[in-house]
Amino acid sequence: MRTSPGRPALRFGERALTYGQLADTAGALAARIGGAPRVALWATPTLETAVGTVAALLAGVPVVPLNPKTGERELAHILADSAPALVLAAAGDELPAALRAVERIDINTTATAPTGPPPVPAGPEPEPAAPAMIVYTSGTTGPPKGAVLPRRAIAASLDAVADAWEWTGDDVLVHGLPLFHVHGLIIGVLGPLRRGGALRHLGRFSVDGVARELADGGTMLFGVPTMYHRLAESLDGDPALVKALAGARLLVSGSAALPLPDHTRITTATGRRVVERYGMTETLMNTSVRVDDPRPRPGSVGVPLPGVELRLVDEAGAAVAAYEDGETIGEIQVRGTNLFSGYLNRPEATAAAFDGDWFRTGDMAVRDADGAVRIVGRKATDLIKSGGYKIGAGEIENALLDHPGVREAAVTGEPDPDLGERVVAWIVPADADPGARPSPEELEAHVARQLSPHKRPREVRFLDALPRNDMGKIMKRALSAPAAGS
Ligand code: MCA
Ligand code: AMP
Repeated sequence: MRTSPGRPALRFGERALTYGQLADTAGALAARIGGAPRVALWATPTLETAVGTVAALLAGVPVVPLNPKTGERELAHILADSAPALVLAAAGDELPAALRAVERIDINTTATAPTGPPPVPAGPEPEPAAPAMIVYTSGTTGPPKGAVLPRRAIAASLDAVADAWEWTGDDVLVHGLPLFHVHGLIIGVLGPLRRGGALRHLGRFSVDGVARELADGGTMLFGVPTMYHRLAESLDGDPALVKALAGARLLVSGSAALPLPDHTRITTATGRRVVERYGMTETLMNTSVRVDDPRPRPGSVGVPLPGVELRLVDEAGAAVAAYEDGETIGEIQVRGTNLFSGYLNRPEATAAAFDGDWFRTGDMAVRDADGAVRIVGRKATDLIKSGGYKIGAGEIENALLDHPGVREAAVTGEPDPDLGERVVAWIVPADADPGARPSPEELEAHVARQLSPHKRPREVRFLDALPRNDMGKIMKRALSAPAAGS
């Protein structure tokens, strides 16, 4: 935070803090949590989450943001894995039973009167390599893994996107992203604060909220493709929205690919291009279309950000030497100070994620002659991107198999115009009698309760048996059309 105390920093609806107030209130909290080995943060989309995050950074205490909608099974896993000494939550928020055993500190956002210089936490300035945050992310199988993000990675990534986007303290960022992931919390909250600019958070995404805040001084918008899709769908009958988007300095999309029709609709109606950037929990931001790029680049995620090295690697494991044809597909591998330092408690998974010092992203891409990257797919079919969330098929299958009405389960992703992909569950019921099988709603609610609502299947299809090969492995590629009996 390098700005004068009176400048606006954060606004969530009616509640706002200036930089001076944020320094006071987060500083006071930092003094209370300083020395804790690790804290959890009940990461509702509120001012409290922003204050709690800043406090943990000031105190040099690693923070684990928790999705407040996380279900029982997933929350139990995250708490057992990360073992937080404290949980920070807004006063009045009711925490689930699993968190009641953890000492709680309420986050106070009502700034106290300035009491001199902001309180400095005891102890030396944390090292750049020290962990700042642990963010849980899905893999293809098993429960989510905690990506340990060092302070230097956050600083490097925020400065790199600032360079690509000409992001300054004069910018006012608008978004309605959730605050338990990299996109909303790191790029979307710490980003503006690092520049000395402001954030207006919508609480939850809505088309009206975006139009209102952009018309009222917002200069930049962040969103996942589902949000841009919903904006694009609304443009026709909403001249105020068209005007608001047209007036924004920068519209940035990320977390999944923005389909070409949505790019086109937004640019045609507003004259503004949506800039795509490509990131990952483990790597923070890797590439972006630059604002000074004179060419329109729909479908491209742009060039590597400053400080990020990027290569494509072919199936034989060799780096693609000549990509200028724009057709040679390889897996994206990256290295740089933007990278995480490993998965918490998972040295084998960490080792498997690297090829030497290059991180294997699992994303498949081609590059244009000037190095710009186009993502064409993913190595693992068992990872689903829905609404911008990464969801592992395996964790949903495990949750479904826990339901007494389920004998066998397979989960796939199918194209969806709104969500990008939707989660589809293929179920062999425990009881062949159709009257005795669980309803789709019951299975959806079961997954939402155990894991998280965004991981729930949006469709359930019943089968007599899952297609398997001679080895007994489920052939997911055969699971693509609505099946008889569904
Ligand atoms: C519905 N709901 C349920 C159930 N059904 N709750 C419990 N049980 C059920 N059976 C609730 C949901 O919780 C939600 O509540 C509401 O009903 C609507 O559900 P849903 O349809 O899932 O929500 P949506 O409105 O369609 O959400 C679309 C969205 C959302 C707003 C675009 O998907 C979203 O916020 N996506 C952002 C993902 C993101 O930030 N990804 C970043 C990670 P309620 O509305 O109250 O919640 S990727 C990343 O960080 C990397 C680094 C990167 O590159 O960015
Ligand atoms: P997560 O692990 O939730 O952080 O999701 C990271 C993944 O999101 C990446 O590995 C990509 O597959 C995907 N992703 C992020 N940004 C983009 C983008 N602009 N275009 C396509 N895919 C993206």
